Amino acid sequence: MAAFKPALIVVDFQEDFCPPNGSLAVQGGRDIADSVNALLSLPFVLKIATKDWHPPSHVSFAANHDGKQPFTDYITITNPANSNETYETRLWPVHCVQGTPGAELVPELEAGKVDKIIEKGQDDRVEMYSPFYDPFQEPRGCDSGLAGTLKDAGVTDVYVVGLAADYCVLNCAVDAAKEGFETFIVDEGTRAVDPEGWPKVRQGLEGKGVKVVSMESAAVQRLMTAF
Ligand code: VGL
Ligand code: ZN
Repeated sequence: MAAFKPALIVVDFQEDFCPPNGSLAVQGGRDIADSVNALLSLPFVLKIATKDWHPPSHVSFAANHDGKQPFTDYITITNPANSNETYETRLWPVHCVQGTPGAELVPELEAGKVDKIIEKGQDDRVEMYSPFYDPFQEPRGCDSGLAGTLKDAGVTDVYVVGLAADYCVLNCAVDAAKEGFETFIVDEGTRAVDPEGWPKVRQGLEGKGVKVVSMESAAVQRLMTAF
């Protein structure tokens, strides 16, 4: 039988992404806790949590751009190492500033079961939704080392949960699939910034090698039996 070595990645389950006080609260964000903790009790070979971890000067904060509004306005981001590589990115309220209460993992998360925490988004010039690397290609910018960590542990399958489904969870899962891992997003363990848009985004993921599954799916039930 082919090896099955699953890893769990809990993306950005932080106060600023959760009601009631988060500056970028995702509807129902805190409600994922039971599913996330249920997964954390399963025999993954590696359990990783990520934190969005921005300096106050971060480029994604609307407040750092004159006259720009969070959620509705976009700006152009440039690869710090190549002025020809640019893309449009959405602006956000100030969130997950390093060392602030909003950047804390939520207390509901059973963080004692997590093996390793990865902090991302620390370069104030670059938006980094994926905990693997920033989106630039020529040349590639920041690599967190996550792909290497998973490969060194012999991981075959990656299960992704956390916040937000349509931003960091999505980008994490797409990069995991690109790195060659069998990749799943567990639906009950995530919530979207734009819930109306999620069904369509979710469909698009299938074409990128990411399966969105439920806690009852064979892909999750498989984790409850010895392997
Ligand atoms: C995220 C927006 C800005 C996320 C992070 O964790 O999905 N979204 N920064
Ligand atoms: Zn962020």
